Amino acid sequence: MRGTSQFRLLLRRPGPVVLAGAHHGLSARLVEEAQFDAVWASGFEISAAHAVPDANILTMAENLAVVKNITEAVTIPVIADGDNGYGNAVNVMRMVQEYEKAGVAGISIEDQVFPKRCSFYAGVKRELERIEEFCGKIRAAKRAQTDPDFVIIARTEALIAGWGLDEALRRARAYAQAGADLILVHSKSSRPDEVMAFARAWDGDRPLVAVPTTYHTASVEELYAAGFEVVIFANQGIRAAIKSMREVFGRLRSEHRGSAVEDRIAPLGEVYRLIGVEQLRASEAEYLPAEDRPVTAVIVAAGKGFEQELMPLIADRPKAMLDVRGKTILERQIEALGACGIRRIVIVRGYRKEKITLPGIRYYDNDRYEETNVLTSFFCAEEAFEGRVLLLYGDILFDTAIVEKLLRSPADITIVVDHAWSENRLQGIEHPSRPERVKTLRRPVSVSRFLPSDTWNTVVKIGRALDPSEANAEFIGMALFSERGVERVKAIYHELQRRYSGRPFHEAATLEQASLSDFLQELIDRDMEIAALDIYKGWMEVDTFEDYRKMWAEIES
Ligand code: SPV
Ligand code: MG
Repeated sequence: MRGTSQFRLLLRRPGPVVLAGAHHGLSARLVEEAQFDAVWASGFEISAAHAVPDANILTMAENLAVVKNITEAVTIPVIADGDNGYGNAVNVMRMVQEYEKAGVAGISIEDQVFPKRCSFYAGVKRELERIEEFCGKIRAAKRAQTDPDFVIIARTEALIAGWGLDEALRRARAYAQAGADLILVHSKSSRPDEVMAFARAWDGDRPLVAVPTTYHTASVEELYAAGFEVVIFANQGIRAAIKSMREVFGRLRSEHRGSAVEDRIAPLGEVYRLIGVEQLRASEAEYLPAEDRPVTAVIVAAGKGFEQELMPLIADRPKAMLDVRGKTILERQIEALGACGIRRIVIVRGYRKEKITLPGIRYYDNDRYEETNVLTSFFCAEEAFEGRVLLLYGDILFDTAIVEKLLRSPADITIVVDHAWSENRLQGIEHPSRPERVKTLRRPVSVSRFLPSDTWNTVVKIGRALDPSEANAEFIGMALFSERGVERVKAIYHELQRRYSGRPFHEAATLEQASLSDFLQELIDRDMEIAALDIYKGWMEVDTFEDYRKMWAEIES
């Protein structure tokens, strides 16, 4: 429903209509969150937020830009403070047209001459417009509006200017006669007596509006009982912000540490929620091409692997820190990921974790690496999963073309599988590390050497114990999860933890000891589609001394 009609409904409903002031989209959103009926786009607040007096210093265009920001930020009606209409009746017409287009439900105009002065400033020149002139403005405003539900609030400053109750009443009657929809009678008295007296004497049929800024002891209920149907808490919001910011800045200045104010400020997540970061993420996920979506690479480097095979090479360091011609495997991985545009990197450490200290990396530790396996290690980094997640075993080197192709996968879960495995098997060669064997839906017609194929395959079965006559490829230790894929696997993993912790899970003795292939098989059993990126060679792993020797030889060539 349009804001104008919403506001009319509020006026018809029994009980007071209560507004709070805002000076930008965020404060307006807080007004809505606090369940006020409508927002008051306050001239006082907007001027203060620009660090200038509330005295017609800001132009209409400047105020309008803020008002637009406010109407766009909220779903409740917005009533704008139109000051004195920026000039005469002609200026008022233009103002009403512009503000109506900006989506406000109504506007207030006051009978101070241009330039106005905030009602509370003492010792400044304050003049009221002649009644006839101001009535002309009201008629012009009513004429300019296009939406019949749009409201014009006529505000008299007669009490503020010290012209007395009778003058205030005389003006209010004339303004109602000219077509104003509501009458705002302002007062700077510290007690509500003045406005209460006005309400008692009010004999018009137009609803009254009160702004209890200085007579702040009056409650909404008291004002309503006295005859004010609309109550505006006009500027408490920005005054709260000033006090709070001043306190926080003061503490930061003296304590020199952000933590000193942490309990006095909104957590970052709270800011994100208020400004719609979740919506931004959802829109990106829906509309940006998959390959542009951010990626977190999670390198799992916690286990010892085939310890005996690599001793004594890994006596003092994890496999990932083995040197291959002047750079460790991890450094080479990070370099390759960087070449593919992936800079958010997380490493899960375990065995000899103190040896992995590369800068610019987020670390998670699986201190139970002796009793657990890759699946547990992967989820140790769960809180760092952001955007898409690329899982990578810490002991492989790979051609960057594989990652580049993988990042273009449209699937929620994609794993990279090497078909050179079946060729090797026919020659009786299978790696001693018991690879995670894969059966894919199709045997790729042709996979060119070292380059990933152009199509996506589907994983039908996976497991180290998968019958070799059934399998046709091996999982290389690289997988990509889309944002949706990440959410789903996280939920499934948590459910599995409740059901299988300490208990047999697929080929593993316990869930904690599960390989990634056990988890992937579980997903397949749940009818989730696992896409396969078919490759033919183009990668290396180190599980044995012979692997390591080959890696040196390959890197040199
Ligand atoms: C405003 O909020 O700009 C007002 C109300 O005009 S008051 O500040 O109380 O005068
Ligand atoms: Mg104002």
